[in-house]
Amino acid sequence: MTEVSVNVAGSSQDVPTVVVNGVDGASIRQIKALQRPISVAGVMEHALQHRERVGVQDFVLLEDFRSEAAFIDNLRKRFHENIIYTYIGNVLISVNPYKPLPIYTEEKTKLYYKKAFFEAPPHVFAIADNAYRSLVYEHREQCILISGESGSGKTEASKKVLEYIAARTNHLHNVETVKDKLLQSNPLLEAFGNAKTHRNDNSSRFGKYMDIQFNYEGAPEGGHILNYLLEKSRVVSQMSGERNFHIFYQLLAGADQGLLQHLKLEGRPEMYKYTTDNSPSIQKLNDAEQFRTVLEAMKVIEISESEQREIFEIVASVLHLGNVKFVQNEKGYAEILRDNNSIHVAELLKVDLTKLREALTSRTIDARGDVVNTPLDLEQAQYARDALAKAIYEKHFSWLVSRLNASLAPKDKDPRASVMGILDIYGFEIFPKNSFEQFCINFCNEKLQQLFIELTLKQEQEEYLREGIEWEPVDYFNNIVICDLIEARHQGIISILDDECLRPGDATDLSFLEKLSQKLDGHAHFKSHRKVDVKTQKLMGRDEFCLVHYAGEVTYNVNTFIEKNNDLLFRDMQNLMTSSGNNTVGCCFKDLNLLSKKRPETAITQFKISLNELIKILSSKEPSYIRCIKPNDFKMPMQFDEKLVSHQVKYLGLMENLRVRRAGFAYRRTYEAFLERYKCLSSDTWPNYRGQARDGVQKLVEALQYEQEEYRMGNTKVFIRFPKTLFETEDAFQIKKNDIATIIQSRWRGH
Ligand code: AD9
Ligand code: MG
Repeated sequence: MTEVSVNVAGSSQDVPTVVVNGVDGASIRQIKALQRPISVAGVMEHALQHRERVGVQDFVLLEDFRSEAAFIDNLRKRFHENIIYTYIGNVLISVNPYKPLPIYTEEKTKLYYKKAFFEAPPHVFAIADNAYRSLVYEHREQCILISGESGSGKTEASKKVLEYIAARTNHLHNVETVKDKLLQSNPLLEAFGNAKTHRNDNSSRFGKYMDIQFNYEGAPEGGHILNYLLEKSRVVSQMSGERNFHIFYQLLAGADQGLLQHLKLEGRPEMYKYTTDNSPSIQKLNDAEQFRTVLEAMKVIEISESEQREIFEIVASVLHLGNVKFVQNEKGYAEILRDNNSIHVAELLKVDLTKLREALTSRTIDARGDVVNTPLDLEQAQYARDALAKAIYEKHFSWLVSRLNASLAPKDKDPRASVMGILDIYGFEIFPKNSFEQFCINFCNEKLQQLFIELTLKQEQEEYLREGIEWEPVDYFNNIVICDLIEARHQGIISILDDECLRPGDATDLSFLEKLSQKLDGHAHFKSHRKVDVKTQKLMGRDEFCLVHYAGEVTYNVNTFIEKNNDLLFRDMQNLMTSSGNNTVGCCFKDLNLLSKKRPETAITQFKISLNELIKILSSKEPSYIRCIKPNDFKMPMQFDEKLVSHQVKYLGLMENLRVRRAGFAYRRTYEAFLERYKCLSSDTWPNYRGQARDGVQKLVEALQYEQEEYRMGNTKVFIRFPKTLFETEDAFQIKKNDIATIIQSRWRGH
């Protein structure tokens, strides 16, 4: 999107127009330096009106960069002009427009090929192109980190990155199948991992990190996906108005009669306890259509027909399992109501029916060699049934990811290959009631914030050192203290929770809370339920504790922490599932080492381990950031709720981000690149400069009248402190380019 067009030289359609960037547009200083007969006043007036209307394209250009109100005002102005992207330096802020915008066309895509950030309006394509170029031409591995709250547009942004990369590499050969597979992995994973929630009709209920692997030519040759924390509780219950994972409805609406019969399914979600369907009928049409998309994706990914059948048998078995009902017998124990549901489950999962019924109604306990079979009561049996449904679905989801990975693995691994990672993961969550899941998600966000700090500051520091530029330390809040509070050995919250989970006997959520309060009392970022908050005078509930996260305070309710962290599936069920004749199910459960007496890791420890592995992967790469913002809670276009946006600006740490960005040098470019682009702005360097690029740049900045505090000359790069300086230079360049084009055109036309 052109931010504003100021037709400086004539009105021919063919003449390129001037793109006036940023706050002041072309500056008088530099237009004068061009010594062209241009109406400076006209350009300035246009630029000012433009600024009034659409704000600045980079927050570093805001005059009052410390004011959150000015920040939000800028976002709002742009949003109402359908400009959803703005930078903070090289961080992209994206506001969900909730309507299709014509900004992802082929033409727009091409606009970003080989462009530096300030050469075209802010866009997710610019982020993708920069990352791609650094990867291919400078051999630095990349990662693009996308964060934001539910419904803010993370997944859409990650898809745009992938689509851009696919388009950008179109000229390269033999990559079509790989690209197809990468693109088709999205509808497949979304069918199984996304669901309709109040916040988002297509909400990702898992975290996703995807590597795209490129060969030495820069062509995608494969991919790899890591998945995090699928919200498995959704399999067995959803909030009113929300839905289970899409695939259940898609299968019911889209499968042909033959498949439905084989799966013993009736076509209506209302028939199944796990799929309470509250959506309007239009969604049902979509479900059927989406099912065909899923089948198509499976084909592209080379999931065979027999594998597909097994996958759908698993999905159907979960639906039937949900309908298994229990009655209480005269001894007070649970018995399975004798209908067809458990028969269907046993058939579809290819397990022994009697053993299935036993596993659902009793539990074998191995007490030091004495094997005892204890019957379950009604509540325990229902719990066991739901635990089995969740385990089957979750394990199957992970299996699907590994199946995708097998298909995405490069055929011949090129030793010179490099990788670009894309992380689409849940943002910080603060709800009226926060539980174990929010605790995990917010811990993840603390770790990512820590990485952001480390990488950004480390990168800055290293570059200044390399370039021989004086390092000016920036003061910032380092959240490592919160990460330690959560994950430190012995004294951290995770460690305390695990100790409580492993403690035999009477550990409860409240005894865990008591331990927390004892051990962490006095920590600056922990607030115990025993204390009244002096600031807010708010008394926490007896089952709550509060953490002062980098993004704000969150009160957690400890109810179900122990159960969710233990995440136990009764051993009988595990045994049964490993015996399944459905290869996929067998495969899903076989990794559980049943012979091992060692307890499996708790849920939070598993998460901590995989998170730390992720951080390790990301730390080895050069990051780009996309911060997504949701403008309103109603999924509506053109509605900008300032209060809601203000919360997100806080949680995403954007003001701090901007402050740090303003403190150092905003832009840097190699002397060669800078000279090549701007050499036309001085007669000393135009048309060619024969000496060293560094000297040429020196001549150029003198001709452009840069002040001493505006720039520094490093070993290989020129550093520009204020983005405004660069924008002015860029605007002057655009005007000059326009002039040159006009001269050429008028000559050609014989004027
Ligand atoms: V969640 O954490 O997975 O619940 P996301 O991923 O942040 O969430 P998502 O990308 O799924 O949100 O976007 C939500 C919806 O907003 C999409 O389904 C689109 O309808 C809409 N959206 C998001 N980004 C864009 C966009 N750039 N253009 C148009 C958009 N619509
Ligand atoms: Mg998403």
